[in-house]
Amino acid sequence: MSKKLALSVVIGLCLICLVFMFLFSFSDGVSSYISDEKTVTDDNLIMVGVSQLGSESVWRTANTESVQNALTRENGYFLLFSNARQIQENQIKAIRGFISQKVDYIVFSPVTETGWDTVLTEAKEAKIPVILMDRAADVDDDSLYVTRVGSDMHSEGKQAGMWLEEELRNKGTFDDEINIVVLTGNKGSSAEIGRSGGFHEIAAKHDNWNILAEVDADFTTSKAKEEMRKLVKKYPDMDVVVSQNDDMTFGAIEALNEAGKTTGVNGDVKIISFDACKEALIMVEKGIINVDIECNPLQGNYISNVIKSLEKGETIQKEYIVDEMVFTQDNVSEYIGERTY
Ligand code: GYE
Repeated sequence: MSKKLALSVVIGLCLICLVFMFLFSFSDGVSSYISDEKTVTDDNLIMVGVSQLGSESVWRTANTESVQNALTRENGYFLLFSNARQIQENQIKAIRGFISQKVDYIVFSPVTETGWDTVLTEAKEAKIPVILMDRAADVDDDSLYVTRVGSDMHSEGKQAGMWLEEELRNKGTFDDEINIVVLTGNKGSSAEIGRSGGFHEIAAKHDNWNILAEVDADFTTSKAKEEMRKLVKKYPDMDVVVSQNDDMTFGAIEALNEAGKTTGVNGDVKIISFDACKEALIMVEKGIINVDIECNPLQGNYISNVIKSLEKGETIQKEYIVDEMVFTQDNVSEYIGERTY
C-alpha cells in the first residue's frame, strides 16, 4: 500500500470515528433531555410525581416497573420518579419537590405508616391529589389522600395463620406444641403491621402455638440470613418460620441449611412466605417452601385508571385492593410460567 493510500485510510477511519462520537453524544443528550425536562409539546401530559420507598426486594422492583410502564408518554403521562432508599425523610423531600414542581398528581408508597400528616397537608393546600400505592398511611384526616391502590396485608397475615391451622390438622398434630419464629419486614410499615396483626389474630386462638421470636429483617435477604443464623442457634427446636417476604425467605433458608436443617414439605422446618415472586414459586413447586401468600405488585394500571377517572371528574373508591392467591405445591405449577417477576 502506498504511503498516500495508507494516509487516506487513516484519515477516513478518523472521520468515521468522529461521526460516531458525534452521533452518540447527540443521542445521549437527547434522551437525558427528554427524560429530565418537560418540553412545550408536553404541556398536555399529566405530570405525576412518584415516590417509591426503595428497591429492597424483587417485589419492589416489579412494583416500580409496573408503575413506570403504566405512566408513560404514550399513555399521556410525564413521570417524575424518585427512590427513597427506605428512608422516610427522603420521601418527604421528594414529595416537597413534587409540590414545588406543581405536579398534577403525587403517587407514593409510604415506607412507614405514620409521620405523613404535615407533608400531605402541604400537598392538599397545593391542591395536588395524593394516591397511595401499595402500603397504607395512618393520617388523622382521611382527605389527605384520595385513594389507595394496594393489598389487604392483614388478610394476607390471616391466610398464613389459616394455612398453618389446616396443615397441622391434616398432619394430625393440631393440638401439639408448635414453635414458631417470625421474620418481619421493617417495623411500622403497613406491610409488617398487617401481616403481623393478621397472623397474631389466628395464633391467639391456639395456646399451643409458641411464637419464640419476632425479628425485624428489613425485607432483605442479607439481613434475614444474618438474623436466622442467630435464631437457629438460639431456637434449634423451631418448627415453623413465618417470613414476611420472599427475599427474607431466601436468606432464612440459606441460614437454616447451613445449620443442617431442611425446609418445606418434607423438611425439618415449615416455611410460610409472602409475595409469591417466580423464584419463590419454583421453591414452592420443589417443596422447599410450604406456602406462599401472594402480594400483587402489578399496580401501575390500577393507578393509571384511577388518574384517568379523576381527570374525567368521576368518583373513585377510597381503596382498590388487588387480586391475590395462596400458592402451595398443589396449585403452583400452572402459575409459574405466567409469572413475570
Ligand atoms: O411484600 C415486600 C416489600 O409493601 C407489600 O414490601 C410490600 C412489601 C413486599 O419490600 O417484598
